[in-house]
Parts: sequence; structure tokens; C-alpha cells
Amino acid sequence: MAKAIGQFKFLQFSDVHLDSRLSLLKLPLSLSERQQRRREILEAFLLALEVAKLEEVDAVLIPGDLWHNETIRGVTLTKIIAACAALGDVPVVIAPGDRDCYSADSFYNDQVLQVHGLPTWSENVHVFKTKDFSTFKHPYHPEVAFTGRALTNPDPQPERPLACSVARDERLPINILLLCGSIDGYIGVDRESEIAPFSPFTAEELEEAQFTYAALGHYHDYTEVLSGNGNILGAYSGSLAGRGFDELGPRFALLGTIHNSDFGARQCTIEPLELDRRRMIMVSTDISGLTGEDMIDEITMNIEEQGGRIENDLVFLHLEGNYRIDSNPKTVIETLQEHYYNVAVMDYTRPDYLSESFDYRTTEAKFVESLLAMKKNVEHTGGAFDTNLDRSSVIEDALYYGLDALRQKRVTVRDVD
Ligand SMILES: [Mn+2]
Repeated sequence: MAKAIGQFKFLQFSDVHLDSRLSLLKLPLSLSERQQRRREILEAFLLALEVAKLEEVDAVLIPGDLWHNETIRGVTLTKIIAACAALGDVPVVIAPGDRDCYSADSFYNDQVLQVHGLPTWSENVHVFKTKDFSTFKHPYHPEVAFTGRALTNPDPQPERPLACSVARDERLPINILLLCGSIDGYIGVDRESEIAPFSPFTAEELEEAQFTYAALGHYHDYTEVLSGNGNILGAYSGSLAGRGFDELGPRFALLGTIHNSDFGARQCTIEPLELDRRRMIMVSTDISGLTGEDMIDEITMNIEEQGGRIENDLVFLHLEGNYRIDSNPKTVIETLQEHYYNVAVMDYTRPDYLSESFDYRTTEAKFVESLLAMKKNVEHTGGAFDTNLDRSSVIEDALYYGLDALRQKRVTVRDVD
């Protein structure tokens, strides 16, 4: 799309976490599948810079967590550095965050790269390297300046970066802030897992700081920050590509345009672009009373509702309920695994033995009766609630596994036990 005169276009993304360890807990995949995912995240980064070129943006903004200092590899750095250089004279503006903080041995430092025999950053890459904010002008857009700083260690930082006024170039009409920190009121799941806020600030503080636009990093869900009268003050692009089932649905880079509003003030519009080829989808389905075909339909519908796409996406499936004895969730799961790129399953289902009536003279009936009595007994005796709950679920397992043995002549052990 061609740019109108006086417009300033940028591409913003952050929280790529290149070469980070993908935890089995958040991404329950095999080692090779997680390695593959790591490569896909790098591909999303390289695609973002391709898009920047195609869209002829005037700057690329990266407000933090591009990689993990402890795990970033030389081959990845070489690709990052080459991709930035391929943008020619388009500035790539980087404000190091907590995971890629500008420490003494930072790979944002050319001397460190040289020591490791790696290529150095091209002229168009500008990395903020000090703890204090600094400002520099766009090399060929004299009306634009960037302000930012580096985090210099990975620990939570309680100081409020916008509590005092942040210097910008007041003579210029467009001032862009790059800021890595925790905005008050953010509602993503990563807020709950955060030990303490990193460089916290409020939307009001951001409005008072009077920047034209703030490219925000650190939090992983796309979030716009609006002024009192509804204009965009800034935005978190969120993570560029999901790294686990705590980063669900589409992930974005932001294509931003700063233009003159009707009142002469500068205004920013942003368009989220989904560049990652996969989405992480999480669904929970109760398969009680369904036959195989219906189970597949029900689960597929739930996945679709969450935005999951056949072939491409990674699904985390929580199955519960009592399935009909003539159907088997295991074959349903196998079919789903063929449909989607990957399906991780927590299978809490049980065969629906108890809806049948047993002839009271049979072994099954006596077995069911005595275990149900045991279970009831445990649940009604005093003692620690958790302990009783544990004992009750052990008895329930014994009941179902016993019935498996009596009815099917084989025991199906649940993945979750
Ligand atoms: Mn991050």
C-alpha cells in the first residue's frame, strides 16, 4: 500500500524469545517437535522483516525480549543480523527487555559479537544501551525522533519509568517511545505468572508523557492503550509467535501509520498482522454419551470455535465425561492427531460402566457395590480434605480398572493417572 505524503509507517513486534527453552509443561511436545517450533519462531521473525520491506515501512520497532541471553545461538544471531542488514537504510530500533537485557556480555554489543567470531550489526540498527532514556532522530525523516532505554538486568524492577517526565525532542512533531514494562490493568495470563511487575506504569502516565505513539513490550497479549478521549497512545503487539499453551490464538506484529488528524494533531492507527503459521488452541470437551463420530464432530467444533485450523494448529485437548462402552476415545484421539498439526491430550474420560444395571448375582455387581461403599465411607469420614479426596480417587480408579479387567479382560490406564 502506497504511503500518503506526510505519513510515517512502522512495523512493531516484540517478545519473540528466540532460542528460548520451550518448556514441556507449557508445550507438551516431543523434543524434536519443540526444536521444530523454535525454528518456526525464527521463521516468523524473518517473515516480519520481509513484511517490513514489502510494506516499505520507515522504521522497525522492537521494544524488548527479542531473544534469551542464556540460550541464543550464534547461528540464530547471524540470521537476525543479516535480516536487519537486508533492510538497507530502514532503521531497526531495539530497546532490550528483561530476557535480552543489555548486560556486560550482550550480543547487542559489536565487540562481544567479534569475540565470538560473529558478524556485527549494520549501520541501520539502533540499540538503546543505557538504563536512562535517550533520544535520537530518524536519519532521513527529520520530523521523527525515537526515545528509549535498555533494561540492564533480568530482574523485576519496581521503579516506575514514567513517574518523572521522559525527555523527548519537543521541536519535532513525531516522538515515538519504545518501552518494555508492565502496564497497570493488563489482563493477560502472563500477568498472573509474573513474580512482580517490571518497570510498571499506567495509561495516565503514558498520556502525560506526551509521545505521539508508544511501542510497548513485555506482555504477551496484543493490547491497545487508549487516551482519555479514545486515541491510541501505544500498544503491545504481544508475542510474535506462541511458545506454549499460555499464548493462545493468533499472535501479531503491528503495522502502524502515523498521520495528520483533522485537527492538525498526529494520530496513529495500527493493524495487527498474523505472521506465525500456527496457533495454539486449548479446548475442553465432555464426551459423555457420544459415539466415536459424534465425539470427533463435537471436539472439531470446539476447536473451530477457538479459531483452530485443520493441519496448521497445535491443540491442547482436555477430555472429560463417561464414554459409551461401544466407543473408544483412543481411536478418536488418533483421528484428531491426523487432522491437526499436533494434539496434546489430557484424557480424564471413563467408560460408562455405571449406567448399566448389573445382575446382582454377578462378580461385577458385588465388586461395584463394595467399591462404591468404600468410596462413600472414605468421603464421609473425618480427616484432611485433600487426603480423603486422594483416597477417594484411588478407589474410583480401582473401581474402573477392576471393571476393565472383568468386562474387557484388559485394563486401560488413563494418561492422567
Ligand atoms: Mn516477553
